[in-house]
Amino acid sequence: MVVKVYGSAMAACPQRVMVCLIELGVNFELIHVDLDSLEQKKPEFLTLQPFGQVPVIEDGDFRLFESRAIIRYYAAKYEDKGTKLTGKTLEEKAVVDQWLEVESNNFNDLVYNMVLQLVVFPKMGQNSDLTLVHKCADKLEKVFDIYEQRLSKSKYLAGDFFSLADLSHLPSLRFLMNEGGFAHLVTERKCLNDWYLDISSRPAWNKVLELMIMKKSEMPAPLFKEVKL
Ligand SMILES: N[C@@H](CCC(=O)N[C@@H](CS)C(=O)NCC(=O)O)C(=O)O
Repeated sequence: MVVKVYGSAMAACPQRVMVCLIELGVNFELIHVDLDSLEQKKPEFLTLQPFGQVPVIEDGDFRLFESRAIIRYYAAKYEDKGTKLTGKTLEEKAVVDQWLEVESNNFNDLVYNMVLQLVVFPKMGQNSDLTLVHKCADKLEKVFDIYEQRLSKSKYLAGDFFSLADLSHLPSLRFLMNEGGFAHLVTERKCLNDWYLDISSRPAWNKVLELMIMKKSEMPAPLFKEVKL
């Protein structure tokens, strides 16, 4: 059974799910949802995701939305397949969860606001609030100081193993490093930068990056399917 991922290869939250599935060696097909034409707000899509956002997965009769709930589900379901993305003991698993919460609440919220101002609003013809962008960057400096401290003591966020907590950062880190003009926030901090270079060079993430730059028509079947909703 091939897992269906509804989303866009360009969007961060579906990328989080895809990199996780690739790490685990789970086959999936990406069902393209066109965010630019607001396909995610159509009544047909709202039956899959009532908040009108991507990603959603369909696995047989089972359906799930919220990217972090999805990656937690698959990492637990395929604990013995592909990369082990959760810890071995209850305590290790709890530390993975702790850093996954930090990613969502302390890190991603800030980057999300920057993406809105720098990418989404200009696309919609709206003005960007650059003061807000710089406020977020200042707050991110403080968050990254804490990451630097943590990563000076352990190779990865949850310990000496790559986990969901690291993986979940990749989409927003990509924005900061490549598009946002904020790469210095990472490169100025040695341990943070080493960690970023390590996790972003993993083959699974590079496959996601390949999908991102591929034209829709070049995407290999059955990985990619465009379904009009
Ligand atoms: N907490 C949700 C956030 C989902 C989300 O913000 N998705 C974005 C793409 S990364 C989206 O659908 N944006 C279009 C919209 O909000 O209309 C998750 O992690 O799945």
